[in-house]
Amino acid sequence: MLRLYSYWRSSAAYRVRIALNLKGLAYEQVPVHLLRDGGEQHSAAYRALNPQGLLPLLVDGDRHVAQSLAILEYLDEAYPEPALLPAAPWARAQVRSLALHIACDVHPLNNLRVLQYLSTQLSVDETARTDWYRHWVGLGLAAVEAGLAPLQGRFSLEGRPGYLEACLIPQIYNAQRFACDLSGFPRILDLVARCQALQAFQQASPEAQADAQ
Ligand SMILES: N[C@@H](CCC(=O)N[C@@H](CS)C(=O)NCC(=O)O)C(=O)O
Repeated sequence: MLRLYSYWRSSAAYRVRIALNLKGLAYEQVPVHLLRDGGEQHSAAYRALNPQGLLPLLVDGDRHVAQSLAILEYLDEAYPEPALLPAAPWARAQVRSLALHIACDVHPLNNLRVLQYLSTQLSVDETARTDWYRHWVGLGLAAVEAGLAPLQGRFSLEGRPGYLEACLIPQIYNAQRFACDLSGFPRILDLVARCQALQAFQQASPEAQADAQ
C-alpha cells in the first residue's frame, strides 16, 4: 500500500493525490498538520523521514520520495498505466515546461514558509503580503494561460488530464483562496472546470480529505 504524507491544503500534496487517483492507485494518507504546534513538518519524527521538512512525501514499501514532481515522475515510471505524461518527447517537454513553471517559478514564492517569513521576519503587513501573493500568481498564470494555447481546449493527454492538470488545479485552488483575479485566464478556467467535473479531481480536493477543517 502506498502511503502519502499530506495536509489537506497543501497544494503540492494535492498534486500527488490527483496523480494517484488518475492512476487508480490505492493509498493511505498520513496527515501532517502544517500549522499545529508550529508545524508538524518541523518535528523530529517527520524530518527523520523527510529532511526537507516539506510535504508531500510518498512511501512505497521501504522507499521514500519527497518533492511532488519527483513523486509524479516516480509514479509514472513505477506504475506506467495510465500515463501522466504524453509519449512523444516534444509533447512531454511542453507539459513539463508548464508544470515546472507552476511548481518552480510560482508556487515557491507563495508557500507557507515564505509567507510566514514575510510576516514574522520582515514585518510585512497582511495587505502587502496578499499583494505579494497575487503579484507572483498573476505573473505566473499569465504565462501558463499563453502556454495552454496549443492545447486548443483539450486536456494535455489524448482526451484526458495528467501531469499538467495535476499541477495546475491545486495552484488555482490556492489562487482562489487568496481571491486572485482569474478573469483574464479563460483557458485556465475552462481546463479547471473540466477537471473538477472528474472524480479523480473531486476526491483529491482539499475539502474531501479526512483532515480538512
Ligand atoms: N517543491 C516542493 C514544494 C513543497 C512545499 O512547499 N510544500 C508545502 C505545502 S504545499 C509545505 O510543506 N510547506 C511547509 C512549510 O512551508 O513550512 C514540492 O513540489 O513538493
